Amino acid sequence: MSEGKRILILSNSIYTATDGMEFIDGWVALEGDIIAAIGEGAVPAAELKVADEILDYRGKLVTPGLVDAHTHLVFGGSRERELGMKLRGASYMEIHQEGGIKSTVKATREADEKILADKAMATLRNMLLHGTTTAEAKSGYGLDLETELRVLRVMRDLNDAQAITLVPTYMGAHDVPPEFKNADQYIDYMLKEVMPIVQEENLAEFCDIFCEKGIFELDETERYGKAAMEMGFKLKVHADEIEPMGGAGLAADLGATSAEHLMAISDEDIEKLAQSGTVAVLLPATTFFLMAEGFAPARKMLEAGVHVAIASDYNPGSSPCENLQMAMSMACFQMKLTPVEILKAVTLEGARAIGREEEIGSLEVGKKADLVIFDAANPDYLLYHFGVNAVLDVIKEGHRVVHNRVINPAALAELQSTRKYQKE
Ligand code: IZC
Ligand code: ZN
Repeated sequence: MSEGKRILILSNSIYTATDGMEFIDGWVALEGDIIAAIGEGAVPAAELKVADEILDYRGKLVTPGLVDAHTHLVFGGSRERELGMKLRGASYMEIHQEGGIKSTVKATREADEKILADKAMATLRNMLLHGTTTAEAKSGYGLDLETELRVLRVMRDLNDAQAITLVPTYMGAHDVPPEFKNADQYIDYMLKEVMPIVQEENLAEFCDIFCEKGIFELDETERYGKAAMEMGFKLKVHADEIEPMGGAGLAADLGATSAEHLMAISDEDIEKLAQSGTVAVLLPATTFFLMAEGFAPARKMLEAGVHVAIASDYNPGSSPCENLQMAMSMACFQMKLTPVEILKAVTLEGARAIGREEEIGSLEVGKKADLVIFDAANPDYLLYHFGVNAVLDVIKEGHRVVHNRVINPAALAELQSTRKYQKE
């Protein structure tokens, strides 16, 4: 049960992400870490009476906390040396042959827990300042048992050490490491040697696989995905990022929670996603950074009835940017999604993509008190005034951890002690 301070939030521009009352001019009451009540118009006298604190955000846009449903949070090193190659026209797969993921695997294997944690901690700080309150986080730069476990344990510890809730994904199937003859042999190793330990230590909720020509083929993805789900993992698939392979259709057939990237998805597979309810996680900042031809057909997917989420894809190779607002800008100006469609894609649909739609992603009674306050009067202004961080305040589980654009250490400490108390 939620106990604790009752905070009343006022705004004439509240985006709730719920059907029927998508936007309200009204108020939200938080109690402890939960949304206790929400309403339109003037605040009832009874609400005013029980409020311990009133936060007046009239003139500002209030939304659910942002959910970044696709990040490769923990890794060693960086890949800026690939930039010159990219500018001379080298493709992602050409760079992959010489370095790419392999170079990050090398750097990650060489980094100890503290180096990895400190680096990810700095990233998470940036994410929080830009409005992210929950993030999915993939492993996949260790590939061997020891490093994958190190990365996943770093994620587990980070979950307690800072404000953003992390939802961990094991992505050993990011590349075939040089120690193995072929993908099949490596898949056997993951299934037999790595994933039972990941499961035993409860280190990941999802598994993900990079289904791409030259990485994991369609039949390999199918075998791995089926086996992972049989073990009890939920499934995500990196699909149709570069070559149209039918990875999205396979994800739908397997009952995956999400299919991600989808720049080269076919019309047939769009229909399959709509039928299965598999969430399309689109990553426009990646398309931008890869200087690739086409953005994922977001409008077509929405029209077909697909659930569309937008995420950052934060990673060292194809989207070294943890600011989700950057991906939101790309979704607007390159995919031509409306500001309201974008807000839904980074809140409720982001939550759905990580299986958390019952807990977070919208402002509804009983959901977590995760909110963002933007220095914008409405969604149109938010997307129109691009290129700057529009986040003023972030409320995480009822604690105002970002206030006036800076992190509030006292509120962070309070959040941590409340969480600790709830665990005991
Ligand atoms: O490190 O290149 N696409 N995985 C699949 C990536 C990009 C990350 C990387
Ligand atoms: Zn990715």
